[in-house]
Formats: sequence, structure tokens, C-alpha cells
Amino acid sequence: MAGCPAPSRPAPSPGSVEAALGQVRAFIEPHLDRSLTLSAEAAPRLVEAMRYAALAPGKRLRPALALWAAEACGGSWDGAAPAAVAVELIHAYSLVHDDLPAMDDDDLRRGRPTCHRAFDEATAILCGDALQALAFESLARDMPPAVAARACLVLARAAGAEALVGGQADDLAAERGWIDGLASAPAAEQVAWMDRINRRKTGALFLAALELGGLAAGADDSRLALLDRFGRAFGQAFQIADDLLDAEGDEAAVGKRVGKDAGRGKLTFPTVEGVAAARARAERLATEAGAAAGALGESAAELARLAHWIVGRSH
Ligand code: GRG
Repeated sequence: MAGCPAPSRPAPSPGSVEAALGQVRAFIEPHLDRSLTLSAEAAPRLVEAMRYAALAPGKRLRPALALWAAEACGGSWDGAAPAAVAVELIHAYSLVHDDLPAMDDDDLRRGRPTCHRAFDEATAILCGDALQALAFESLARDMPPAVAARACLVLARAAGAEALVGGQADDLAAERGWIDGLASAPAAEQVAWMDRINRRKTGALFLAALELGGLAAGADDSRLALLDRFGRAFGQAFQIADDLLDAEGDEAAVGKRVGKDAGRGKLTFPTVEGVAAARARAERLATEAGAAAGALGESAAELARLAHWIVGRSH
């Protein structure tokens, strides 16, 4: 486990998005910790791996979206906590599986050795499996009974073959040359392909976080539709910013290996249309997300600020 750089981040200024995310972390991490406190029936090495992966220092963007969406719809953080925990557990599982040798084969995540490096491959696979099941346990047990089934449906769809897992499968297919003609397709076709991948692989879980936060707050259809509009633009802006970090970011700050996409000939906005055009696209999308948050009113101010922060971040 030695030899990996620790993330070095400046202290956030009061009132900044970093500080607001710090408040989210301070609120949600004890909830996450409790959800990962399992009985003696759970295998100790498995639980250790689950805690290692899920409690590692992440930004907790998906919990922030769930909590701030609830707030934007007149709800409380306490009411949205099970949703925030569930989306973060799904996210943590997806990172563990994404890092496996059969997928991205990464050795660094959140500034630490990846789960299969710190433990072993079989434990990392089981860890992802168990985190996924635990996410649904959080919703089914802790959401109000009137919305728990719908919440499970929302998360199941976002995590399944038509969204997260399907997007990951198509992303791998493109990277491994299994999609005929994609590498030599016109840029507009490549952009459409990337949008379709990103919408499922990255965007769907953000949308689920927002919708679950809204459901926890008892939001009506018109507010859920605005959260959806916000989330679609936010998800695309986030992914382009993530690709820009891979192209230009600092490994110690990002907490994972960078420069991998170009090396593997991966289709991303910076590799297809260049860094400047990708940055301009991300900024346009952040503005679009900000407008949707604006339509939700003052209670969605944190969502609007996050959309702009997401494209300028260094980690
Ligand atoms: C293996 C089912 C399965 C899915 C994998 C999450 C994912 C899909 C792949 C991870 C690789 C990647 C770069 C995905 C797109 C963006 C993403 C999810 C980045 C990480 O999210 P952050 O920045 O991470 O919110 P932290 O660590 O802060 O939580």
C-alpha cells in the first residue's frame, strides 16, 4: 500500500462550495459509517474492504445532490439521508469494480491504493457486490414506507443494464474496438456516442441522487422535472470536467492516475474536440444547469453553485 501520493488540498474558504461540501461530508459520513457497521455474520475481511472503499475520502457529490435536492424541495437533510447513503454506496461499488484488472486496471483511487490492491481481487469483487446490496437495504429500511418502493425502483434503474452498467459495458466495448467504425466515425457521431455513454455511466446516478432527494422531500412532478433538467446538464458538465482532469489535472490533487485516456486512444471530449472546445462545452452546460436550478428558486442555490464549481475544480 506504500508509494501512492496523498491528496493535497487547500483549506476551503468559508462560504465556498468546498466548505458547503465539507458540511455535507460532516453530515453524511457518520450515516455511511453506521450503514457499514455490520453484524458478526458478515465476513470481517469483506467488511474491512467495504469500509475501506466507501469511507475513503471522496467528494460525496452524490450525497450532496440528494441533500441539496431535498432542500430545494422543502425537505430536510435527515429525511434524505437514506437516499444520500444509498447513492454513495452504489458509487463506491462502481469505483471498486471499475478499478479491477478486468476493467480499468487502476492502482490509485481517492489518493489510496485501489481496493483490489489493498486487499485482493476476489475480495474487491465481493466488496462491490455487497455495497450494491447494502444500498438497497438503506432505501428499503430507512425511507418512509410510502416512497421506499419507488426509491428502490429509481436506484435499480440507474444502477442497471440500461444505465450505469450498460454505459460501462458500451464504454469498454468502444475502448476494446468492439464497435465497428467508431474510431474512424465523423466527430459528430463520436460526440453522440460519448453523450450516450456519459448519460448512462455517469449521469444516471446523479439523476437518481436528485430524484431520490426530491422524493424524500415529497416533491411534486414539476419540481422533479426541474431537478431532472438540472441533473442532465450537470451530469454532462461533470463528465467533461472529469475528462479534462484526466487530460490536464495533477495526480496528487485528483487522487487517481491521470493522462490515461489519450494514452489508450479513448474517446472523450478533450481527445475528440480538443481541450479548449471541451472546456467551453462544459461551461455552457454548467450555465444550463444553473438556469434549471434558478427555476427551482433560492432554496436550490447550492445546486446552482455546485454546477459552476464542478467545471473549474482541481479534483
Ligand atoms: C463498474 C458497474 C461499473 C461502473 C463503473 C463509476 C464508473 C462506472 C466508472 C469510474 C470511472 C470514471 C472516470 C467514471 C466517470 C466519472 C466518475 C464516476 C468519476 C468519479 O466520481 P467522483 O469524482 O469521485 O465523484 P469521488 O472519489 O470524489 O467520489
